[in-house]
Amino acid sequence: MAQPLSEADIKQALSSLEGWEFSDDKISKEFGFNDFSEALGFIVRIGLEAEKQVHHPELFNVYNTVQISLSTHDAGDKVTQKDVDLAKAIESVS
Ligand code: H2B
Repeated sequence: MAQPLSEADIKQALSSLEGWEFSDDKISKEFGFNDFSEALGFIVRIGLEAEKQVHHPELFNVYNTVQISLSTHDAGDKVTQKDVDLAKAIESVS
């Protein structure tokens, strides 16, 4: 089972993930798009990555914005390497 990362490890990981923040035991980022259609396409691409990694994001969409939060439920809702790996995959499809 994935172990929670230390705060130092999370900060180190986020140094190469532009725009991602750590708070409330989650890493999160808001993405902006031109319209709902683009935001929805992004959500679908994220969903495919999540299925590949068997690790799933919290998603919140309002029209042309998508807020993503990542934590690992199986690790007591803490941030693990799985969240960092999914954040990297999300960056690659953004
Ligand atoms: N997603 C997230 N964010 N955290 C988890 O602990 C998690 C998950 N666990 N997706 C997975 C699915 C688990 O429930 C299945 C059985 O692998």
